[in-house]
Amino acid sequence: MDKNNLNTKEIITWCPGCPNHFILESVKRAIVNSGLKQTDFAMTTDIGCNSKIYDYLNISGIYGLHGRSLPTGLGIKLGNPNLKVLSFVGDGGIYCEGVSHLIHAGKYNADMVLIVHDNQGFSLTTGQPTATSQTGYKSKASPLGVFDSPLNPIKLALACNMGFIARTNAKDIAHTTEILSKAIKHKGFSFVEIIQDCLIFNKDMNNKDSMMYKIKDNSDKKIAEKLADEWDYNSKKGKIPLGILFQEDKPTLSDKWPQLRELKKKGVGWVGK
Ligand SMILES: Cc1ncc(C[n+]2csc(CCOP(=O)(O)OP(=O)(O)O)c2C)c(N)n1
Ligand code: SF4
Repeated sequence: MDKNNLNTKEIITWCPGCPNHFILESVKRAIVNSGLKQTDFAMTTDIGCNSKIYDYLNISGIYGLHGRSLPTGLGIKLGNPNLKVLSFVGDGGIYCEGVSHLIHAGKYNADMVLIVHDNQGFSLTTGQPTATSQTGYKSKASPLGVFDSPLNPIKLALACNMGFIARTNAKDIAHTTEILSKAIKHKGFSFVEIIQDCLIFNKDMNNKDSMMYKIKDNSDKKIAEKLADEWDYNSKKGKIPLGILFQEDKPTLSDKWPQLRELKKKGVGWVGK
């Protein structure tokens, strides 16, 4: 597939230099690397800066509601399990409004990829704190600073028995492409948490690059739990492991459901080809 076919004519309105531009580029490269056809993919988005990707990536799909990108993607998988679904979300949409869907995603294990643009804040609506914002973060919505400590999404993903858990740095296009390519290839639910600076809101948490290091692909749960503990999302101290933090194969949603298995065998959705 020619990467240029993934472009659209829309004018990109992300702030100049926003790492969302780099995530878009990584996703395009990973789609090309997959060897699949453009029509083999479907995308869903949330509402947020991240979700503007819907207008800039030439893949069919549904621009969804805030917090509902994941169940919309799951709905597409139920309609046609042959499609490779990419669901895009921000940390607000997936770790706040949509967190209940995330918790069940590992259990269902639909063969799809969840791509989290984690900038530790609700950026589109001007920087209110999310579940991953650090203690003390002051914004218009939290003038005294956030009182509680952040959720560690990697620990949540492990607790939810997800079979593919990875973390990358949006600024590292080559590595993010490599991990997204592996996520697309993985048979089952792939959770990819991308650390993304926002250039306008919660800037205190930007530029953690020197804390980051890359690991080899890991499939040992105990090691994964230790890796998850290395950074608590709360400070610019500690080390941030990037890469596949945990991977295991297990039956997917369409392996488990006879009707979906049948559709997969025939290569069709409920309404035919
Ligand atoms: C149910 C619901 N709650 C809140 C909103 C308002 N809202 C829209 S986008 C957004 C912030 C999005 O933040 P995030 O998901 O972190 O994405 P980012 O903009 O940081 O990429 C909020 C709070 C909404 N549209 N629907
Ligand atoms: S507000 Fe932040 S996340 Fe949104 S486009 Fe600008 S830099 Fe990117």
